[in-house]
Amino acid sequence: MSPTVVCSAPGRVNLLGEHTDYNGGFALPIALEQRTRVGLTPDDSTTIVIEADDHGTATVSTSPRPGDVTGWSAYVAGVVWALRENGIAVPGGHMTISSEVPVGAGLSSSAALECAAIGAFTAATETTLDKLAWARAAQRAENDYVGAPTGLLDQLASLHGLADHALLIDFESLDVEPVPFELDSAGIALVVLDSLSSHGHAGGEYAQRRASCERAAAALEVASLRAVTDVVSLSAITDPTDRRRARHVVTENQRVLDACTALRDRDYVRVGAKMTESHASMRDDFEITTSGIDLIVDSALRAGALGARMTGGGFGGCVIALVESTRATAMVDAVTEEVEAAGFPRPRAFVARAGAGAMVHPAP
Ligand code: GAF
Repeated sequence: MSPTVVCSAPGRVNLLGEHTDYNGGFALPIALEQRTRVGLTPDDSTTIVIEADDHGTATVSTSPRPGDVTGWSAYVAGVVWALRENGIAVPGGHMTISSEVPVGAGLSSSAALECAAIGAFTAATETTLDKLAWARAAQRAENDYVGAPTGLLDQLASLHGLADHALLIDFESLDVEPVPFELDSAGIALVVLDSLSSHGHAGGEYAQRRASCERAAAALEVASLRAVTDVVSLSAITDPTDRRRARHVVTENQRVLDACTALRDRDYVRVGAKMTESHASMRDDFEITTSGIDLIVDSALRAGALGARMTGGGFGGCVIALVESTRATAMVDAVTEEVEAAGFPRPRAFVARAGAGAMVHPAP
């Protein structure tokens, strides 16, 4: 029997730059320390039998077609399909999946699975993909197989992750630049507050936001909203909703760049301010937050956070709050009390640190 190959890939939180990726803009994610691990023992069959710790078992073909598979195993089938489209035929075999990345929380559990599965398949077939081709294959699985019209943010964050660094991603050049992000020594914590209201991108809202941005770019006669840097020129967009969507993207790009400068200056008060401004923009202009998420943000700020915002695609998921480490526990307690009193689920909280990107592990 062929040896087992193992690849792991992390989830992410996005510090700033939401819905900017498919607009050719900027984002600033960190890869999380929490990872998804995929083991693959290849054989000569034409099926992959998958055992996933959190989901049970499933079997997918080594030559799946879009529409064949739905549910969680569609991410594996999508990867198999995308690799075949790239000229990489994967073997059958036995696959194990275990994950520390919460599912449906907006922390990119799907990108972590896609990236880890691709790493395992390429290791098993002794093929190599550079990180951009790897990310694109994962995105293709998600866009064209699973049917979620997402950008490249999650996959690039999962592949380029670096301990103690955030990643400034330019979605025009696709350059990824590490930015120092070591908060412990500065007495600062990045707290993730999972609202436990799950989100999904295959639903219509994400696609509607994307279409709105495309209409706005067309109205301005630019290839993407990245080309726009001043909000005054947005007045040429006649549809008021599309204009507000575009205003979010244009101002969010600038907030990412401002936050990078502030991070390099170790100015966490300013980083926090940019996060809170980003949340207001997602709430008022992009309209992707929920009342439960807004309450967590407001409550965290009332409890002394330097800044707080929803992270990820929206309509649920997680809030991130930047807070002095000594105040973190009291902040979580205050948020929990306020959120529960309002009838929302008790958020699940943890401190996030920037971790390493996807890697193939030595044979067990
Ligand atoms: C989701 C998508 F998958 C990303 O591509 C990105 O658009 C994000 O939402 C919003 O910034 O995570």
